[in-house]
Amino acid sequence: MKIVRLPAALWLAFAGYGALAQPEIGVQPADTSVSLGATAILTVSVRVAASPLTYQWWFNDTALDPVANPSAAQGRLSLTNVTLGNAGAYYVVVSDTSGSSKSRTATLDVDPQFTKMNEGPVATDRVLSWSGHFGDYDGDGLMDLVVTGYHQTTGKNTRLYHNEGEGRFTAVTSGPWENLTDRVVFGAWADTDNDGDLDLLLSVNEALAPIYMRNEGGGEFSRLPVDQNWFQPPVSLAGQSGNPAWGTWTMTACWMESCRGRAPFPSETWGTASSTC
Ligand SMILES: [Ca+2]
Ligand SMILES: [Ca+2]
Repeated sequence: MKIVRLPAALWLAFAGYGALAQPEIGVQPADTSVSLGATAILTVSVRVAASPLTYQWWFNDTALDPVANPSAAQGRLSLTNVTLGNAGAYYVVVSDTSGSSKSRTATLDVDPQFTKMNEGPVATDRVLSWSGHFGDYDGDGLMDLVVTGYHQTTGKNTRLYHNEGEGRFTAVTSGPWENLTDRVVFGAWADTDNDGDLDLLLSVNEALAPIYMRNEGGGEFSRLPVDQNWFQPPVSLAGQSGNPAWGTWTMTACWMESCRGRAPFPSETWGTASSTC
């Protein structure tokens, strides 16, 4: 067998071609599951490439049109307001001056059980939210929603939303819900005064006392302070409060907070309260 010795320069040329034969994909597109109406994101990253680099995403072996969706020619494919027709197999072909590489095929699953709300104040208010809590505060059989949060400059703070049915909500802006700028982080619904409607406790970040929203009926709330009268013996309310929860303790309604244990309601407000809670 005759061995052909290639010139060193030719070996180097082959070696260089091998290193840049095609773009090398670093992170492959991942399988993804979203609800109807949501936005699905598929991404790919390239570790080694000879610029310029181009992308072409494919769906069920058909090239996606970058004119209709510019992200089809980018490393991050974005599919908005997805339908069941978007479910399927996706891959991307990455090309540079040395060649092309095809990514792994990722599966996009579209879950029809839920539809993401893209309209109405719950979707568009963009509260800088910490938590959300459902509760039917007006007893109409539809779960209403409070979204807690705060933002120091934008005013995108805690909002209460009334459920109008058929997936529609309206923001409650009357009474204490108007311009609620407190740094609310969590909340808990409960009928704390046993009058048949849900009241609400809101915990507040930083050295501020929690807020008690008493349900007055007819969709109206009164904001009352949670002060030392709630505790026997009185304790300081300074410090951050965490995730509150309501409960019943030996015939006495109590509220519990992760930072401070439990405490009875003030007897002058809550007839069944006692100091044994
Ligand atoms: Ca309701
Ligand atoms: Ca009540």
